[in-house]
Amino acid sequence: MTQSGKPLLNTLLGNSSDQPPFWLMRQAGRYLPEYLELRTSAKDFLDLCFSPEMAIEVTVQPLRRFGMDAAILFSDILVVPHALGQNVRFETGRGPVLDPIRNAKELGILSQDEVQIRLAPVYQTVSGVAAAMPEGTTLIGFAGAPWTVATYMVEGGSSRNYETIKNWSYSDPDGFQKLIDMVVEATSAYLIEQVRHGADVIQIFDTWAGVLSETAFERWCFDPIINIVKQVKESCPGIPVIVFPRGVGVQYEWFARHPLVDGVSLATSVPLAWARDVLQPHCVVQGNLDPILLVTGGDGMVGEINRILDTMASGPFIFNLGHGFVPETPPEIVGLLTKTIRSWKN
Ligand code: 1CP
Repeated sequence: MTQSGKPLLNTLLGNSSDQPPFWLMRQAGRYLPEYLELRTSAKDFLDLCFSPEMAIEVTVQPLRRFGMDAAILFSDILVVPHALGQNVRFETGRGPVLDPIRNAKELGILSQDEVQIRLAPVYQTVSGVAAAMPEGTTLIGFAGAPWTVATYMVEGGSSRNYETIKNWSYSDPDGFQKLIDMVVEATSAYLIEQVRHGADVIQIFDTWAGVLSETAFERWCFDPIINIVKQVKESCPGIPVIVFPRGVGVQYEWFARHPLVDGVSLATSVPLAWARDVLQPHCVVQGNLDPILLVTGGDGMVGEINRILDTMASGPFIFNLGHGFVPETPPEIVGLLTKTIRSWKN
């Protein structure tokens, strides 16, 4: 079995360990005073993502404070629509805003031609982080899954009920497939370059997969993600891939059983005994502390961390949250979480 000097990577390569490795979804960002301070030097959020020097610093900040086992590249899932030529901006208090693409006729504004040129600064960040990371830490590259990225592209931002995108996908599935295929192509190229520049592991975020019907899940969540994973593994053999199909319930098993998927990341709502019995025999499981417990802290949080570790950490497991940090998280509580995980004994 392949071994590396990186505990989190080792877990994904199939090695067992006494201490579960951990990182935390959206571990860089607005709850950290050092992030907020650096953020004021950037013109806007995309400028921060495309300024390697700043992005490298922001990626490494949480590791310096808390010593997680992995850094996740500081970027965003919406750099891919931007690279395809869609107008993407982030407005304070409102989140992402895009000029929406509502039907197949409007796909003409997208093109693969400049994808790699526009994403080149992100690759510089990956190389820089790979060189700057503390020894023994794993570098996670990432992208959004096609369905989740498409929700922003079609709805023009965050959505409440996904009406426009669902309506398009039901009324003109073949036209909608063209959008998904374009995102698959750009995302595969993007992830392959991240690996070539030094990412040790890839995670694919399908944050809004849980709103899909049974048949839509297969066509718009499962198939496009597997298509990307195949392309990445063909170009970069051996690279471990974690999938986060948030909210898909029993369909987590589809990913866990797929031979190319190395890990699944659990949303907070997934029952752990089920995950241990049904998913863990097939792949590494990651998750799933409620991020709000990082606001609550105290015995409630410590008890829940220990319950997660007691249930999961005898098998292949990476401790994480069930979704990203909320900005209100006090950094001291993250310190308590770190201490609790590190002092846990099997
Ligand atoms: O104001 C700011 O500073 C911007 C806040 C912010 C940050 C810190 C956004 C805007 N994106 C990010 C970074 C980011 N986004 C990372 C890297 C940092 C890290 O993990 O430490 C990652 C992995 C993401 C991924 C991402 N972006 C997802 C998937 C993961 C998840 O949390 O579900 C999604 C859905 C987005 C879209 C996005 N980016 C930002 C906002 C406000 C949103 C919209 C979220 C929504 O619709 O609810």
